[in-house]
Amino acid sequence: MNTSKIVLITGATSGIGRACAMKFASQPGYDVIITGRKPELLADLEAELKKCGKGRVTTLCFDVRERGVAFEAIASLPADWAEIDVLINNAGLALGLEPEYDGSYLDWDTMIDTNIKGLLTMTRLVVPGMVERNRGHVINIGSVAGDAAYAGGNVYCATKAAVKTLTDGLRIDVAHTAVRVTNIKPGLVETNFSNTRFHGDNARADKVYQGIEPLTGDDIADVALYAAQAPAHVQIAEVLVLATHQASGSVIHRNS
Ligand code: NDP
Ligand code: 8X3
Repeated sequence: MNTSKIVLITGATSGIGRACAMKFASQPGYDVIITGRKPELLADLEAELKKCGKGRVTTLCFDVRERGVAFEAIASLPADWAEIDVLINNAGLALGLEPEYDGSYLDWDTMIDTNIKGLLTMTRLVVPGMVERNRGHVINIGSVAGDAAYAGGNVYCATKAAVKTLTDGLRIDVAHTAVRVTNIKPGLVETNFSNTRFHGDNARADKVYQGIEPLTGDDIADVALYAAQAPAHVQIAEVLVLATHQASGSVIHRNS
């Protein structure tokens, strides 16, 4: 009988999600479902995890904004993959840094549809099974951006504030079960995040991480693993992880 825990990670094709996939797969006792919307990157990561990981690996290709496709993807899991123990709601993005009165409607919709509605869809699809089995763990990737707005952060910050509220709400709603719910709130993590935010302006993205040693995806994956491996009676509810020399979303001391 397979006693490994099944971990499903959204947005596993890059950054924090990829690091979580590598981290959990490198530990004994975890089978990993990597999900994303880029089939080639999923296939590359699957091959890598199969080479150096300890447990089983499988992939699901879907966009978290497409509710019907997400439903079909989860419903397609064979019985020996269907009982998800750990859901890492990581897929998300920031788009733009314009003042709120000058932002792009399209960017707003994409952030809200991904960071809030996508996370909710995955929660709605996976958590009923956890409640029924009376076991499971939801790890949402929030952000320091959800604690307070910063200049130009407006809608992105609001989506991450929503992640905090939805995480807290879920924790209340499953409190009668052994399901645990965690919000990890990273500060500056050097990933593809800023390249996406600035619509491919990589020089501008690089500046975000200048003069400070940023966090890495692996640093955040360490926290996710810690939360998942905590004893069953310990619920890591919320963790704010900042780079040293970062004090908040808007206070960053740079050495140049
Ligand atoms: P990356 O851009 O490196 O990774 C984001 C991942 O999310 C990619 O795999 C991306 O896939 C996926 N994704 C985006 N939209 C969708 C979608 N609609 N459906 C499925 N997958 C999607 O950035 P990070 O790793 O930094 O970001 C991961 C999470 O961490 C996000 O929620 C972000 O808000 C949060 N975060 C990041 C911080 C940072 O400083 N980097 C700090 C705090 C929080 P694709 O390539 O297909 O777009
Ligand atoms: C990502 C961190 O401060 O760039 O959520 O918004 S920040």
